[in-house]
Amino acid sequence: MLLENKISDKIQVWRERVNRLKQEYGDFVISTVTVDQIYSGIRGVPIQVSDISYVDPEKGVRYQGYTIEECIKLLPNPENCSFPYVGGLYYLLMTGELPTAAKAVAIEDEWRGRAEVPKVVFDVIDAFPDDASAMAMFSAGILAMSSTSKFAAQYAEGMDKKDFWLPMLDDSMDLIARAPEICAYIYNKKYRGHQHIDPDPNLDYAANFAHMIGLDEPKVYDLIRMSLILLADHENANVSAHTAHLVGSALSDIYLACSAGLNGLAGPLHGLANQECFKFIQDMVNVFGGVPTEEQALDYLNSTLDSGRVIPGYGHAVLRNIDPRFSVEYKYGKFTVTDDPYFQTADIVFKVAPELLKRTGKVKNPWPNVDALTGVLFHHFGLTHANFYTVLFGLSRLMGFTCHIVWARAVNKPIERPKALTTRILEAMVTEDSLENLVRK
Ligand code: CMX
Repeated sequence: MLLENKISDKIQVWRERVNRLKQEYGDFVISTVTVDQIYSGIRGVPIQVSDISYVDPEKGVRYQGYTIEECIKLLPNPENCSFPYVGGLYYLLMTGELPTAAKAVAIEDEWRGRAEVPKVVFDVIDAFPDDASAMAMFSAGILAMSSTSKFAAQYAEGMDKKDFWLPMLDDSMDLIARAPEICAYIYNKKYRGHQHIDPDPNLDYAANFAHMIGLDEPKVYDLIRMSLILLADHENANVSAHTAHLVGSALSDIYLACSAGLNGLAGPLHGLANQECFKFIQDMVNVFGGVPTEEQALDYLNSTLDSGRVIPGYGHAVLRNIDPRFSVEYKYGKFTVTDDPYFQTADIVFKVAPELLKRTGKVKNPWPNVDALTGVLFHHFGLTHANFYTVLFGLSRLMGFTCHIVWARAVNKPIERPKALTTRILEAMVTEDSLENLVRK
């Protein structure tokens, strides 16, 4: 397998780099932790090393060092398409090297050969009522494949831990290959009256997904390519990627780990935000009976803030500038969907929201994030069911989860186990009093 050979070539160098850091600089202090950080979701505390991606507060995510703009420019595209092959991105994420078009196609060919979804997955999804959460179905569908894990089988037989990454990679390729049909099955069950569509082996990975949900148009193919590229990874410390990594660190197989990651993604403060953003824009259009003026939009945003709610699609825990993924979507929208009232409304919000958020004096990043436009674009091109948007996010993010996990096994990362303290211990620490002197509560 192409990826196996490439990773094999690189693994020794990475193991040596990691071991050297551990052996020669193991005591080097890179950060201290404050009481405030412990109580604030360990915000900003470095807890992970992974080279798959890194979020630069100003420039946004870099995949293996390449900015989003560079990825879109440098990764090979299918003929006459605006966005790259997803297989090419996976090659970059896994190996750190830009692929040729032939290599990008080879990855997608490999996925095509592994795409058959075990029947148990459909049985599990069918056990859910049609109106159940699409993310719950997605997570359960992925979980149902755990019994097919090659890693779990080989581990049970006994294997050298330095080889764990090999069946982990094998499982990852199976999972990524099968995921589009699983997502399409959920979409068709929920929104197309159970009318399922067979995959088309002549289409690339992204286009085949659009085909399987009945949106067989080149424009939608490109939209899906764009979304899969933009959302594939965002560092390994966000809720979903970190969860997947954490579960994987217990040597749970890739299906158990990725299902857990998807459950984190389903939260409204994380992946669910993309559907909330679209609903927010949709509500504005409904309230004003069309595209609001800047003054109307400002009033609406003010009343949102006054009622203690956030403006969805704005702000970020790490970014301190316009999210470059938003910029890609904005440019694409300006080029393709300018007459759409939802896009026009999102554009007006973009004109007024940053200044308003700056004036609150507390929002650290008043700029739009990727979620501000994803749903608007999906909706324009026929994906009108906002409750499905997080599934599309998850379909993309599985690439990041699996790459982090394969490399965690490749460099022999151990089980993750940070430390939890009690309030009483903290009180003793800050007052320099002994634990015994503090009243037991
Ligand atoms: N609208 C209104 N208030 C906002 C805000 C927004 N878009 N973004 C931040 N704030 C507020 C926070 O609620 C917080 O208020 P309190 O002090 O009263 O609690 C204050 O500004 C400071 O927050 P922050 O440090 O700037 O932001 P956080 O790191 O705590 O939170 C995020 C980041 C994304 C959860 C927050 O900006 C938010 O809720 N945004 C809207 C929802 C959204 O777009 N989520 C998608 C995130 C994309 C991603 O995760 O990739």
